[in-house]
Amino acid sequence: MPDTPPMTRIKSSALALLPAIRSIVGDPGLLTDIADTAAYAQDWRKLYTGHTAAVIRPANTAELSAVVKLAAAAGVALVPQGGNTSMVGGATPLENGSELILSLTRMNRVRDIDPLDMTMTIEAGVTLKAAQNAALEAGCMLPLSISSEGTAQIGGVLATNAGGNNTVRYGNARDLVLGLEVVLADGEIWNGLRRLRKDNTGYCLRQLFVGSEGTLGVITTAVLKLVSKPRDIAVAFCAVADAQAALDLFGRFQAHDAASLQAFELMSGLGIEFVLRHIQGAVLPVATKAPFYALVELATPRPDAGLRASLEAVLEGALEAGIVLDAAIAESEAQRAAIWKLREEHTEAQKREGASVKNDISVPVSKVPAFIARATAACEKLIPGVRAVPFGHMGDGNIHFNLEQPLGVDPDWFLAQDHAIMECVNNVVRDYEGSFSAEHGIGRLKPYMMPDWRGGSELAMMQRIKRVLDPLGILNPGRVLPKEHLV
Ligand code: 2HG
Ligand code: ZN
Repeated sequence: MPDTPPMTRIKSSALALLPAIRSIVGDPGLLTDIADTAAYAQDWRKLYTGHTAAVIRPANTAELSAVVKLAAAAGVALVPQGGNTSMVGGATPLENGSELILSLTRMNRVRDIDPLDMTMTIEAGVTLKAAQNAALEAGCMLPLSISSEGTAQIGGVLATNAGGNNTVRYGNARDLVLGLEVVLADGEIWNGLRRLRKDNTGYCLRQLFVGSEGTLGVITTAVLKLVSKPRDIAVAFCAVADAQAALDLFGRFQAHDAASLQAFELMSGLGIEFVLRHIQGAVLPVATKAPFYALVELATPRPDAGLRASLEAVLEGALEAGIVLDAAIAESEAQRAAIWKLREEHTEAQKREGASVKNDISVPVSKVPAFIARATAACEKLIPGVRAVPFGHMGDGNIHFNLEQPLGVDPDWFLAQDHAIMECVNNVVRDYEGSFSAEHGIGRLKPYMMPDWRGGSELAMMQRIKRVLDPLGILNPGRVLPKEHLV
């Protein structure tokens, strides 16, 4: 039997709202043609294909507020969306067409950069890459870097508390937020755009919205902390025998000069093999093929810091001690970019290799090697032939423990094993007192895990907060908190 045509599945309450919404946002602010909305209604991993009557694209906070007021009055759910790069379907509407997408894309102004206060005031729809570039032009740096930064937008990055490559030095997105403007679930605008470094005035409300994945309010503008622009950067790509050797190398860099360590990333031999196979222009910078590789980046604002010498000194010691098998140091900005490309193209290369199940986990940094060994063995026992591709942010303990389908099996069969695979990995994570959700969030993929991991008083507090801030449950319902826990 053919599928029901999507438009007949669109809920009438959402449809009925569109004329009033159009009168607020105008024609450029409303997409209703399925040819225009389809891309917004599917996540990039294609885990979820939703339907929606419209994508609403307000031009400013006042328009957005008016739209939310209408939706609240009609009880129509809204799905806030930035660059649509969620790993967990957090910005994809339901299949039944009952939800409208609220896209922040048109709110894309960098309002202010202050190199003395070291702050940037920026609207939610600016891409992370554009924000980084604007900061650099002003002689500063926005020290948040993620693989999807060319597409991911500030609003989504904050709503999910993105982490990425520089967490080891600067923390996660929430550590960079000084102020926020948020449209609440009743449409009221909260202007908390302060740029203060000290401000002990009751509860820290802005941090409630950071990481809430659009379930408590819609972030429209933010004041972010900047740091001094690096004037000396040194990057190396190192071949190592195992994850323990990578950890030992990390320890040496920490002991040598923790303040200059800006990134310490781990990759497996298989992950690099996929990148070399599927990504045009990718080249292995060392002569030695190894079971694991580490990328280390040192950076400092001091132009005469001698980081290159520092990098060489630590690597020489590690080579002599047999910790590092081979290493290449970038001699130019182009070489630095080529080394980072090997790391950043991991996601795309895995996608081209076949179906994969992602586990965005964290454990204490010291436990990363033991975790990888045990989780690999457990998954290989569960699904013979499965290919573990652990990689990621070793310096902060966040490993993307992704499993690539065994060669020759049906990809759909493999994807259908996702719950069993995630449980298998999470059992090991639990043994090391880690987290099943390090930086990608909960979205639509993981709410069912919440009672198990955050049950009791912790989940109860989250439910109460949700009820207070979104009593009608119109903001991204069913994401983060499991449905049965919503009132
Ligand atoms: C990264 O670190 C991203 O590159 C994506 O968080 C990780 O594909 C993934 O699982
Ligand atoms: Zn990551």
